[in-house]
Amino acid sequence: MSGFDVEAVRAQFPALAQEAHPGKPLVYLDSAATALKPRAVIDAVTSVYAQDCANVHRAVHVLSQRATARFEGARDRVMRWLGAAEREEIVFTRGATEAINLVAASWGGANLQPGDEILITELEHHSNIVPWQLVAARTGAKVVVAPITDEGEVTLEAFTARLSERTKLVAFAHVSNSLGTVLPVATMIRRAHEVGAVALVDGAQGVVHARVDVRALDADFYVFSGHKLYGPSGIGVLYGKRALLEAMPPWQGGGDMIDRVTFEGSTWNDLPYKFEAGTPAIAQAIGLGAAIEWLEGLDLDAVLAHEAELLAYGTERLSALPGLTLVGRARKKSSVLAFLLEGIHPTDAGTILDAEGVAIRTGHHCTQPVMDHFGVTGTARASLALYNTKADLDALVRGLEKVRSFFG
Ligand code: C6P
Repeated sequence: MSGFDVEAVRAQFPALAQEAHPGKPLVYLDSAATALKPRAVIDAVTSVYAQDCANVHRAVHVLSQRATARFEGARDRVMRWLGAAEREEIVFTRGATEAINLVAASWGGANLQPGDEILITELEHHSNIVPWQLVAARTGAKVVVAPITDEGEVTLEAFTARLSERTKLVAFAHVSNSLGTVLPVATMIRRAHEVGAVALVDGAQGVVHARVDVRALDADFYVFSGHKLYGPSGIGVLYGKRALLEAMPPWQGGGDMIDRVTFEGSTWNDLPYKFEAGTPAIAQAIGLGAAIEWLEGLDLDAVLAHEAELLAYGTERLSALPGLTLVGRARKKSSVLAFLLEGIHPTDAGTILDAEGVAIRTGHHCTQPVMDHFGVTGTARASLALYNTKADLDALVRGLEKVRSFFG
């Protein structure tokens, strides 16, 4: 594949060089859960603790200045990666989950009233369901759900039919983690804006497998987690349009988010710090910056073409296996191959695959409503990243043949 040397990329991921079990080289097909980390990210995190170990925004000494410069540099990289207009629009959080909870509690708490509606979809991750249920219970608003088709798609008709002047906020995934469906987010945001609703995109999977431009999308909020984007865990991002973030009350209180504190009351720091109470995840943010810098060094079009070719290959190979049903057959899909094996529990399949060195995820994938839709308690899910190869998918197929022969 031109522009993308997968072997050169693989050589930069130390975790790929290991055997999962004696004689069984690791075949990692669980990147939707968390991606492996390139050496550049590992080195960046190590160097924070080895050289620039200090708190940020708090001291004049050289270590703190270096840590602060690297931390804020990471924010600038995130801003550019998302196509945001201003660094003040990038809030560091613990992950996508915390970012959604922040918006639900702060924006939702301030703006939702009894009778208002929050529109989500049936394929959302629990992180994009439960925070809305919590704020709905607090405010008297109602959570409305746009259903999926049996292919795992959210049609514009189903979504638009549930929009009304009561809809105050819509929240949906860019890419489904359990089905791989790519949602028509730009059109969904436009339709939401037509009824005056604010739109939040859960980009936990989307930011990894698509070029994201929050301004072109006109997203009001876009959230993601660093650990799926080849960065560390414990760091994530809330992008929010400046005017919205300015108008929102703080969520958590503590150090750094204040301007002036007295016992009579306190005032708040400027954006983005108003939403970053306490010592942030410094090394993790710097590691996320390093992950983005590393990705910027690749030909993204070639990366996406490689991933698309792998998905097509995997779909073809798995579809040919007797007794295997793919769950999630959307026309626009990305990097997820979820499936059921006739008469075999997904956990049993996952356990046998693991013995062969093949790492996949089994279960409900934090999307129980999706499982309910398909009438199952869980699926097996192989998920792809840029370091995967057709050989990995061949190993999955060989492993599945073993699973089948084990169960006779
Ligand atoms: N999905 C998976 O195996 P956190 O846990 O905050 O980093 O991300 C939550 C989240 C939100 N939305 C989507 C679409 C996601 O895929 C995830 C995380 C992982 O599919 C772990 S459950």
